[in-house]
Amino acid sequence: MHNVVISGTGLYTPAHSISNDELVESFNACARRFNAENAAAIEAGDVQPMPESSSAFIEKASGIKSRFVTDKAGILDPERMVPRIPERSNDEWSILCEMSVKAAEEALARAGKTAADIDGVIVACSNLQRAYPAVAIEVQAALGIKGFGFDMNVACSSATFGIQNAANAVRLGQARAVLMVNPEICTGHMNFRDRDSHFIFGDACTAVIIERADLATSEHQWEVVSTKLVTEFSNNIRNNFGFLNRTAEEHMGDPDKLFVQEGRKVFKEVCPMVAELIGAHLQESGIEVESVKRFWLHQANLNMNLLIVRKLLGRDATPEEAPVILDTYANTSSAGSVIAFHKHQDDLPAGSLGVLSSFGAGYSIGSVILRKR
Ligand code: CO8
Repeated sequence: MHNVVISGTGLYTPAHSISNDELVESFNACARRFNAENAAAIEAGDVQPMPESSSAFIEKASGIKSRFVTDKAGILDPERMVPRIPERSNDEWSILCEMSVKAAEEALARAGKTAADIDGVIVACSNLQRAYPAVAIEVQAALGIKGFGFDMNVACSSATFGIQNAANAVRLGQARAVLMVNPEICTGHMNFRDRDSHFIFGDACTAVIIERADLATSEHQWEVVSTKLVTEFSNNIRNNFGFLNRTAEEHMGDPDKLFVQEGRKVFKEVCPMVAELIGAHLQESGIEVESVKRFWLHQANLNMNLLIVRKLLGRDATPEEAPVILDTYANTSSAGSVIAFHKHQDDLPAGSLGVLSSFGAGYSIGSVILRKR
């Protein structure tokens, strides 16, 4: 058995950002047009009017101020409200592969490694763009990595589940190092005409190098002390898009073929589950909660993160203890907690303990305890 470290992380951020005001302006233009076109039916009570959205609500309910997106114009066009991402030929790298490579290049550089040092690639994300071949195998080809590659999906928890898979492979000697990437184009699965959720997600990609401690040379090493995962079935966050949709074409356009959720139930049910899992994980590992210097939590909702850390610490966390990136990135699904880790790790001294945690659809929750070397 080998000791395992995270020796490098990388981040790809799309060039375009949409503010709450821009998003709300387009949503409200769509709502006004819908209400005008259906005025008679609304008046007769046959059609529900489309209520307007508000920037103040979005920031108060979620903490989100803006989000990075792959295509801004398509989302903000009130006639369209879907990103425009042109199809590529099979001879071109796919868009998920392209963003994975960009994030991976930074992670490899921070780890001081090249493709020749990596034996496996895991693409772990909520939204895979095709059934096969695995995007991970395409990323291998694009970077020139030998060995194995596979895709996996545990929704927002994909990264922590991916880290556990990668760490186990390295621990067992199946790989010297594994590249784990989280390409998320969440905006492709969003219903921008749904007031309850049109503001929640953004796009990004993160990458993590997980490698044998005795081979690591990087200045950014975090020992993987322990990992703990849990899942419990829930329909409160769901997306029914899939290859069987065409076999029941009468339901093809239903809204649940995009992201749908019972946001309030998710909030109430998931927060205690996360606090319980992290608390139990630390206790089993013989670590006092107070000795954890940083919590890199999944970035879905600021109020959820404040509540989870309050449950753990018995007091409010400082911004240094639980850094926030969702204000500018929104929820980037599996990439969120890794973005927080990537941006907020270099200031901590050697020996510092941290917890990387994800939570989301499934429900699925992951906790990774890390110690800076
Ligand atoms: N503007 C103005 N008012 C609004 C808006 C809006 N945009 N939306 C709702 N309102 C109104 C409601 O109608 C309601 O009005 P009333 O009181 O009159 O009924 C009022 O505001 C309050 O609404 P809510 O109770 O819904 O508001 P909340 O305070 O609960 O906030 C949140 C809503 C922000 C959604 C919150 O519940 C939340 O964040 N919940 C947790 C969500 C979460 O973490 N989900 C995880 C999803 S991610 C995941 O697991 C991965 C999925 C895979 C990725 C998919 C990519 C697309």
